Amino acid sequence: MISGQSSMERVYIGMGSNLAAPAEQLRGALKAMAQLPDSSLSGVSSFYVSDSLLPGQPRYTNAVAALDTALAPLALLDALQDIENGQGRERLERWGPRTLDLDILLFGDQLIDEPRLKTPHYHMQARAFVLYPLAELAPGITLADGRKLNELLADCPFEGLERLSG
Ligand code: ROI
Repeated sequence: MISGQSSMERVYIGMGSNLAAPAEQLRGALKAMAQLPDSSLSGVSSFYVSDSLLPGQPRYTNAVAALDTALAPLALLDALQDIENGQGRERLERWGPRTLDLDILLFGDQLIDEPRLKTPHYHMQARAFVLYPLAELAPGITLADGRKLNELLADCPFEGLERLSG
């Protein structure tokens, strides 16, 4: 490796959509992520459908992707926000329905605490639509903060998640 070059990190990205053909939105995002510089897409979970945590919104389709990347955390965050915006995301209201949401869940073993980015992602615990797809890609993983995925899963029933085939 050329000295000074940053090393690759395994990053897990939570994906969600509840507007405009959600599964197509996720497929479009996967294509875009596969083309990110200095990165390769190394895995994708099944797609899952579940009710919104907030009432009155369409059901969400969610998945998790594994990306190996040499991009710095905030450079990756910028790139993911460009993908969200490119797929018509409008930030009308916080927690509102969205065409595409891409969240950095885990960035290697890094504990990141920046105003724009915290990893492990603050909301991943107790969210079945994040934990079960993550477990497909990274069974038995320990998070950078020491929590074990299996323990989070034990506190988070699968109930209400519907796994789509293919
Ligand atoms: N509910 C589900 N099922 N999936 C999501 O991705 C999701 N995202 C959100 C809120 C509105 C909290 N609910 C969700 O932002």
